Amino acid sequence: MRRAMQGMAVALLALGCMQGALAQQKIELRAADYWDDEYPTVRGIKKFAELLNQRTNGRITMKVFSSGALGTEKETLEQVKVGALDLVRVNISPMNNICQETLVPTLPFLFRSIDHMHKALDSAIGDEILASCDPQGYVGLAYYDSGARSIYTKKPIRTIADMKGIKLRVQQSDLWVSLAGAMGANATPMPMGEVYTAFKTGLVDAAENNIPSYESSKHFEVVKYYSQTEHSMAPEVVMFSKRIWDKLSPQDQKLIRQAAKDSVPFQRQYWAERDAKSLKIVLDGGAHIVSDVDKKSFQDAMGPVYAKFVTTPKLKELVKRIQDVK
Ligand code: GTR
Repeated sequence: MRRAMQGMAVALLALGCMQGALAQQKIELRAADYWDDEYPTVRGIKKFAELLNQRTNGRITMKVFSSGALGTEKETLEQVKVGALDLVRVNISPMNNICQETLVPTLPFLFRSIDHMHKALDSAIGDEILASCDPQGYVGLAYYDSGARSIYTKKPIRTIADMKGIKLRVQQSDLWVSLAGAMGANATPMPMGEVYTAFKTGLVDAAENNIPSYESSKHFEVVKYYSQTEHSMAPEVVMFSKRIWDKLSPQDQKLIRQAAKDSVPFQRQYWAERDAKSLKIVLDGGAHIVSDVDKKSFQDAMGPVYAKFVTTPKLKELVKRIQDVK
């Protein structure tokens, strides 16, 4: 008996050493983002990398491939799924067709304010939505700020009637196609990188985004009216490859999750700074911000979008819980 116990102790010790070795393994992560190094999402990811590096004394490092170097958001998400890439920062919209729950924070006029959005997504609701992507091969680590999205085109948009027949570029998500339809526009889904040329060739008349994107993409140089419809606050998300995640030790998973979460307040700060800076750039560049928008006319038309996408008890419950967040 005593012998057997000793044997077991030796075996456990050996296992412990192996796990220790595993935990000490050097890890080089690769991350992708559509935007350039100065953009707040990339700065957020770089902060995440820095925290991880510091906390592991350089054992876990992260190389950030910015400026869409590894492809469009859809393409990089596919790489993450198969484990060819460790993680990606994307808008939540390209996740919509992958895991249903991500439809919820994309919904039009769901969040009453940025503050409401933060409160809802920082709570268990936000974690639940991210966790729903696990079975699809994605471990959601954090939400990053993306402000509110508004329509921009060659003329001011003051009421929903002004959207009639407009060719509106949307993100590649069925929800967005339906949302554009509910506005009376014709939806043209395409990746962000193609929109500038699409404006030039007349393939689209309008797009919708936040001010930093309107500025960074240089769209403000070709379409001058940015009308504050603020129809969606679809946030940015950081998604890690489940295939790779499952091979990490629980300690490393914890470290990575925590560093991602701790990069959030920094990213919010970068966002606020860039929002103000971008606004100045677009105004100096001759863009007009149209603030007298009849938002209610847009809001009132969104019933069919909710009816089409908020179909399961789970989705209905999430919407209700978010609405109830004070
Ligand atoms: C931006 C977002 C990008 C991309 C883009 C788009 O706000 O930061 O990741 O999703 O919108 O409209 O495609």
